[in-house]
Amino acid sequence: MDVFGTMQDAFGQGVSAVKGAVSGVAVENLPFMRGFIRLCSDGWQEGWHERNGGNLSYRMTHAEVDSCKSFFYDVPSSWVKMSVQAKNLAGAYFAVTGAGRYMRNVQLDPSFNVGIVEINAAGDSWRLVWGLKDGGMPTSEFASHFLIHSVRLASADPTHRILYHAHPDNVIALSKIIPLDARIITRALWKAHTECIMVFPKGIGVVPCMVPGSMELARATSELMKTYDAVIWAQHGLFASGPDFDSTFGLMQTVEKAAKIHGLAIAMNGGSSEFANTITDDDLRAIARSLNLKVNEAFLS
Ligand code: 2HA
Ligand code: ZN
Repeated sequence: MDVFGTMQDAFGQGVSAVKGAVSGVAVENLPFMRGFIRLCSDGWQEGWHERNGGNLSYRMTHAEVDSCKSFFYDVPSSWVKMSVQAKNLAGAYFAVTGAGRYMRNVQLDPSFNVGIVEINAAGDSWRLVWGLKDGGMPTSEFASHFLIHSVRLASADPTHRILYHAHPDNVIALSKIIPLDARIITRALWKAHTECIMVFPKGIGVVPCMVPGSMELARATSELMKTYDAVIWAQHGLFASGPDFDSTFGLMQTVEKAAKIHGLAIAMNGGSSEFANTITDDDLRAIARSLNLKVNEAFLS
C-alpha cells in the first residue's frame, strides 16, 4: 500500500534552497540534531543498518522548532496526505530519516539524509520544511512512527519523543527460533542477563512477519506500543521508544545483547535451552524489588 497517497505530486511545488545568511546555530549543530546524528552513527557502527535499513524519528519541542525556524525552507513542500490520522499530533514537527537514505551517511550529510516535517492541523498530512534535499521524503516506516508517536503521547508515555527502528542481527535470529509470544520472548531475554529486567520491566512485544512499511505493520505495532517500550518485528528487526537518545539506543542495544547471549548460551549448550544455571523468577523478583521496578507481573511465574 502507498502510505503517502499523493506522493507523486507532493513536490510539484519544488523546495527552495536553504536560506542564505541566517543567524543562530545551524540545525545540524543544535543539541537534539547532534543526538539524532550520533544515534544514527552508533547504530551504523553496531552493524544494524545495512544499506538503507532502519529509521529514526524525533518529536521536537516548541523551543527546538523555534530555534530551527530561521533555517526552514522559504517554500516548504506541498502537503502529503497519509493513510493515517492522529489529532494529537496536529502541528507537531518531527526530525526523521529519509526513505531510501542510509544511516551510514547521516553524519556526513545530515540535511540530505534527515528532514524536518510539519504535521497539518488535521493531523493527517506532512510537509517538508527542512532537509531531505533533492526530493527526499520521510522513511517508508513513517506511518508506524506517526501512529506510535500518537499512542505514546496520548497514553503510554508522553515523555517518549524518540522512535528508533533497527535491524540487529541477534534479535532477528532469535525471532527464527522462538515462539512469537511476548511472554516467552521476554522471559528468555530477562533471564539472559540481570540487566534486562531493569531496562525493560514492561517486557518486549512481538509482531509476526509483516510487509515492511505496511499499514498492517504500523497498526499492529502501535497497538503493542501502548504496553511495551520495544516491539520485535519478526524476521525484520526491533522498534524501540524512549525519552532521550541515550536511553533509546541503550534499549535497542540491551535487547540485542540479551538476544545474543541467549543464542550463545544455546550454542554452547549443544542446541538446548535447558541451561545448567539461569536467572530464576525469584531472582527477577528480587531485582525488581531492590529497584522498585513496576514489572509486568503476567510475565513472571
Ligand atoms: O528504512 O528498515 O523497515 C528501511 C527499513 C524498513
Ligand atoms: Zn526495517
